[in-house]
Amino acid sequence: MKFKSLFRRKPLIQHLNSEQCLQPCLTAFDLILFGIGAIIGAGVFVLTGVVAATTAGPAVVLSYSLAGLAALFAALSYAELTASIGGCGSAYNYAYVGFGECIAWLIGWNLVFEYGLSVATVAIGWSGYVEDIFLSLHIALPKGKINLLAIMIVGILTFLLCVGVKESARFNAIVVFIKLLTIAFFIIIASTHVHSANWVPFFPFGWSGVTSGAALVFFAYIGFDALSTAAEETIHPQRDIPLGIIVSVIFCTLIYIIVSALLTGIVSYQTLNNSSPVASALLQLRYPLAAGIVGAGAIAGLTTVMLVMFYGLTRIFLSMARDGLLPTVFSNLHSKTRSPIILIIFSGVIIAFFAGILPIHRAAELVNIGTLTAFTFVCAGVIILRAREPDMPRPFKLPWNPLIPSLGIIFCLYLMMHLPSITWWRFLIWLLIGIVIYFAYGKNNSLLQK
Ligand code: ALA
Repeated sequence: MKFKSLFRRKPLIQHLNSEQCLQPCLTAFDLILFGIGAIIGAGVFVLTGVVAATTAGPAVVLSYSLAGLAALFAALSYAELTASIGGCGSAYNYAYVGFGECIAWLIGWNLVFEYGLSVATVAIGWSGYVEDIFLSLHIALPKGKINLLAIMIVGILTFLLCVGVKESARFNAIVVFIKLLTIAFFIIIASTHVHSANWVPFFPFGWSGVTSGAALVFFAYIGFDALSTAAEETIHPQRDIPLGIIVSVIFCTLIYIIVSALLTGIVSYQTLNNSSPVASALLQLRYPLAAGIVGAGAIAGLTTVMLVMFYGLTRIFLSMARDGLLPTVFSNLHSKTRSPIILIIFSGVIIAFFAGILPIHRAAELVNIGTLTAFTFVCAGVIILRAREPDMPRPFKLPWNPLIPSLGIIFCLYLMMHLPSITWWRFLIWLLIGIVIYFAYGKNNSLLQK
């Protein structure tokens, strides 16, 4: 009986009282912008160059295609589960309904880690870009052991999220627009300067370089999953969330393929291993003003990634607190803004701490392994729930079940296998800590227990 309680499942339909409810205010358009806001960031602006120079060469465009397929299969699975189960807990919530409490806790724990670290990672990258811009204006910002700029941006985002989600969505829309203009600007300039000689050799590191590159650039796709955490705040979630997820993933895949092909076509891939490869390639072409504009656009781009990932983190955290797996004080909403501000400030402080002290590359690999694990469970969840709950209403049904979710699982596991072993060890330690907390707190305080 005791063992069985580890796998107790949440009912499909949960009733929240009005005090607990978030306010539905987001439209399909907000969601597509949220998706693009979360997806296009440090991945395409930084990792494309690093992966081209060190791992894949011009074939980085194939790494993007491979990682894009994994993302698309997972996105379709997310779309089905979000439309039918909903809630603000994303994969955590689906696992609670499909697999049971213990696995749901581990997935939630893992998502909190992934989202929190990705905000910290992008904050560190953001501070690097800001420093570079100041340097180009001949202003050297004081450097210390603690990354004060990264802490500052986390503080600003914490404030924005406390103010409320509609305001955050407005801010996001403006910045996404700037980010897209920046990319369009790069595409227009770069497309007139391609030298096909730069694409030779196309596979300087062989096929294994392409797959290792895919495991890294997968980071560029992370973020669409954060859309599923907005289900409760969306006016027509069953129609708009699948739409938002699928449109934003396909759109970003196309952008990534175009940008990576152009970037390796305008300069030699060997020159791209730096912290702002897109801007530095334009500098090589002797377009300093364009490079400055792209640098500024990248800063804007990174800001929305952090905002949406931070938003997602607080929603999953909220869902876990509501279920009693974390202290319920975190689920209190502010009477006016209806935002969970205790939880937002608590998370902001922890993220700022890590953003202040961590080196960027350590965090990024961990984000990938955590995300790929969650995606694998989401794909498996589709197959299991189709069997366990055949009559559950599914406003969006992915085609060719179980082929598509199975392909999702295979692609995600394949990419995980190409991450370094040190990343696996760190990840396992994090999961172990999660298991200890579950048995010490969550299991006994779970609403299902009561
Ligand atoms: N996909 C996001 C980025 O590339 C996390 O920054």
